[in-house]
Amino acid sequence: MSGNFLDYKTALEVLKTEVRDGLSAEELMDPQISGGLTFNDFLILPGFIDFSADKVDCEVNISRNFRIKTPFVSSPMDTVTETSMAINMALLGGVGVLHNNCSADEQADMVRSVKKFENGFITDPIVISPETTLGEVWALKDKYAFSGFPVTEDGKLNSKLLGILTSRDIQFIYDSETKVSDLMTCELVVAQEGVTLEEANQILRESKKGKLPIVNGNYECVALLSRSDLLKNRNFPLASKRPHSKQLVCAAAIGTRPDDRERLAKLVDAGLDIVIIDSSQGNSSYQIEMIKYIKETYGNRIDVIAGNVVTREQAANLIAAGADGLRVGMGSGSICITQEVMAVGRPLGTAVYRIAKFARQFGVPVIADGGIQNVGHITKALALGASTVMMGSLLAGTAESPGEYFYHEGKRLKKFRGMGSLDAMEKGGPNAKENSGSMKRYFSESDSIKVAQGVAGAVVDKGSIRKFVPYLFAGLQHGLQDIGVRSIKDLQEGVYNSVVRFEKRTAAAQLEGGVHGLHSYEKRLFS
Ligand code: CPR
Repeated sequence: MSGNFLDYKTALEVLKTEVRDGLSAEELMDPQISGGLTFNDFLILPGFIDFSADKVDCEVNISRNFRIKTPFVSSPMDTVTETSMAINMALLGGVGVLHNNCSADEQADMVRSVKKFENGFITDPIVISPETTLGEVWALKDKYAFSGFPVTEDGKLNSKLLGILTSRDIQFIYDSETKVSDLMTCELVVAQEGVTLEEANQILRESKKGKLPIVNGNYECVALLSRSDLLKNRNFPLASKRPHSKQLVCAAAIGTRPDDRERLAKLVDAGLDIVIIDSSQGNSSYQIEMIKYIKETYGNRIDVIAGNVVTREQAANLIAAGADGLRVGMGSGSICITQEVMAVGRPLGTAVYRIAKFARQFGVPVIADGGIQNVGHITKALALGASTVMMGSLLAGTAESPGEYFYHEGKRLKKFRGMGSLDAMEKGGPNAKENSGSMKRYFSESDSIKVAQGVAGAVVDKGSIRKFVPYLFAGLQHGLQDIGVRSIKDLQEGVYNSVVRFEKRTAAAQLEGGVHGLHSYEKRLFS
């Protein structure tokens, strides 16, 4: 090229004289120009990279007193978070919020299982009785692919251990009516409750057995250790644990009715750490009273996350009442028809930005809830000030979500439904009203017609969250690396200082940003 150009060495000096590329977050969110924004409406501009992605620190506060190493939270929905999801989310560095669409005792049992969980021990093994037939054992083996089952007096956990039935015991037996009592091995190597994982592994190694039942003082089976797990036992360096007890952090949802106080007492007794007051419109006298009650009754024993809210005015009421965290989002969830039916709500991006900016002055973290569809949305929600993201549909259909897989038109699916769908409301049949947390979240007792706020559907099998959540984590780290920030803290400081820049996307730009122009393609997200 020829012509009168500036000396290339002055590029950085010249840049300083020009208007900065992109928009600050405040400019992006200017309500006069933008209206309400959500994640697909904008992009974050890339920055400068001088570090590797795996060094990016994603530690955040989920609530005032709980710090976790990944910003991932699973929704309190009955097709998303029960014991298995809560345990695995905590192992992977996040938190699972146990749903309350069940009785208080059932929910407290789930809390207890999460708190009692120790990596490596199977705390809910499938147990059989001496009366179980070989035919039934074959069916169990087909379903769970386990090689052996503990045998207890009444075929349940916490009952006297009588023996163990292994693959070898039944290898050459063909009569399906044969009773387990005639087949099981009764000479057992066991370990006492309280044994550490290391000690138990040592016993298992020396015994050369496949399974090690763990018994209490009454010789009742309370857990199981398996040799195959020993081999694949992984460490979970990011796990969300209490500093002293080393127990996993456990969160659960409750409502705002008087009987929710009794429910909460049971949950706290079972070891609950964080309670989420589950309401689609959290700015109510009921919720404010509930927050105050919890703070007066339990002090700093548990943190209270209040919500849902989408405006600063709503948030201010809950912060003033003592909330330790806020859940932000209304009508943006994948299964949600709230905006369509109730005419209220707010795009999640704007709601998160406005509330997070306000709440940070009081040290109150924000959860972006509803509508998180991919890793990019997570990075954007955090850039707008959220400390964590709550996911429903992204985590539904995994091995750890409740419910059985089924096939439809050749696809392996699991059920997924809104907690304000009629389907969720009807869970528990005629007793649903007493049992159902979702009934309380969405309807009042006096409502004669139940107006649904969500739908029921299905999502495809996503495999285990033990692969999916690490993918989200790695994707987030790469996103932050591209933005040029080494941590979520740096990201948010960069946004508030207008160093991290944004740009709006037109409809055409959104199309350009997606896959286009191909005849066909396969979207594999990670390997
Ligand atoms: P997705 O992650 O699936 O988009 O959204 C999950 C969130 O949707 C939940 O955490 C909850 O806040 C919200 N939600 C669940 N059921 C709902 C119904 Cl019926 N209506 C509106 N929002 C709902």
